Amino acid sequence: KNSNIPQPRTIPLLGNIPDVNLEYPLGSLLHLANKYGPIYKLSIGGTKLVILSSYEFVNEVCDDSRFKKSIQGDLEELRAVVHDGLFTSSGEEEENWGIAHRVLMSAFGPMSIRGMFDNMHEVSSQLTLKWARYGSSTPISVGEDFTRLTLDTVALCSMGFRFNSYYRDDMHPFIKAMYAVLKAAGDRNMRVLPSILHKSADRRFESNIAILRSTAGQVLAARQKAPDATGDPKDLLNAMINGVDPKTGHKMTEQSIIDNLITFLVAGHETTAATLSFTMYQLVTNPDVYRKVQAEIDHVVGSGPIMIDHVGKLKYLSAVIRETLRFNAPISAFAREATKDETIGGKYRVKAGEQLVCLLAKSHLDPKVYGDTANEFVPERMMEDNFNHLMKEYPHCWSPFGTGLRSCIGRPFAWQEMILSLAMLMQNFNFVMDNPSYSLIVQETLTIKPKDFKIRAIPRGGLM
Ligand code: MNH
Repeated sequence: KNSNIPQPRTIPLLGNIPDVNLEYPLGSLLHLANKYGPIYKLSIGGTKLVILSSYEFVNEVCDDSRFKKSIQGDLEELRAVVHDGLFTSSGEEEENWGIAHRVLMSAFGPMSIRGMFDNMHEVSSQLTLKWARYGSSTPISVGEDFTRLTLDTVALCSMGFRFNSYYRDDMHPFIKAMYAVLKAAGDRNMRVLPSILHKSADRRFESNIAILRSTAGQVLAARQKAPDATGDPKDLLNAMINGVDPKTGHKMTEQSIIDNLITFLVAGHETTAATLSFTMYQLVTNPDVYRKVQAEIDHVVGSGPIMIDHVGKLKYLSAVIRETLRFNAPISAFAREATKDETIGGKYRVKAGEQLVCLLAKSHLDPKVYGDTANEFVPERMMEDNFNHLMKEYPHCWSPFGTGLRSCIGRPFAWQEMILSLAMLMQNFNFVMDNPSYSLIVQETLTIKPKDFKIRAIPRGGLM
């Protein structure tokens, strides 16, 4: 009654590494899913991975009573940078995860996020002004300018820090170090040779980590020294400095605050920038959807300034972002593991701790859930009522923010930021593709993004 999980042929030492394109692992995982089916196994650098890509398998391993988040692989490498910070923690067995989770839940809650509206609005205005100055004949690199938006927003809202990315062409040294560290963590995970042969890469890794931690440490120290210098903002940093965990009575340690400050910058910017970029891509390639979004914004916001109460009323725009996240989840896979030896799908044995990869890029297109139109961009299915209905009938069928206890704590933050910035942009500009024959190329780092995607912004006149 037990079945073997299919696996492509392995090569001594390398296992299945030759089956994976290191520039675009997602492409390989999708290709193998089409060849080997909704469950298959890979051996990469001594670890075994089970790749799940149907709705049913993904739903099963989302069950928090039998499975939990796995941090093997890239996340484990990132623990050299941010230790047991929220994203990279192994979970409840690490006390710092629980303390930080409980201290931060209300700081990431709806009331607190509302309080960040003005700061988010300010950064969105910087972007709008930049594109207005460009005028309609300048091609705009969507990914780059959305990255400036999300990075500046998360730094300003979480710790009152200004990268001022719109006022420089190069990257802030902190950001350079951050990208280098992310890249290095991925590379380290794919190593087949002993670490003695990677000495200089490892030294660079260490020095970039030092840049990240000392910068975050300085922001923390400055706030501790002069808590009121910035008018006692209700930001995440203050919540972490002052918050007391109701369960243990502990406060967060300085080390844990620094871990999480860096975590917010990393987790909070690329994901959000990627979602905005894919949404813009869907908008300019689906004219009917575009017109409906613009009509909704004109109706709800009109020509005056966009305000906090508009955000919840832009229901169609929300549906468009949900559908974009179904199609192009920027975290295209997340990993789970069984807490004890398990059987999945009624017949496939998996060992406790073995990594189970939920491949959203495939499971989000499962016709069992989404029917004949699974491969079409249909925001209507994501309107609030339809969406709630779908999630009730097929739990976890849409999981771009992960699942359960370890799902994204920044979701309301990202949502408000994305609605606000897209509404402001659509209110002020008509967007067209710079090169109408562009076809989507996906670039993969820890997240996926549209590569070389450019638009032009034609001012609608008189607004903003
Ligand atoms: Mn976010 C966890 C996706 C925006 C901070 N986030 C996750 C996970 C996914 C995810 C998926 C779970 C990963 C896993 O299971 O291994 N996050 C997103 C997406 C967006 C996003 C698609 C934007 C769109 N995330 C943000 C923002 C912040 C943030 C913005 C912070 C300001 N995310 C986190 C943190 C975690 C997380 C922190 C880890 C939570 C935990 O495990 O306790």
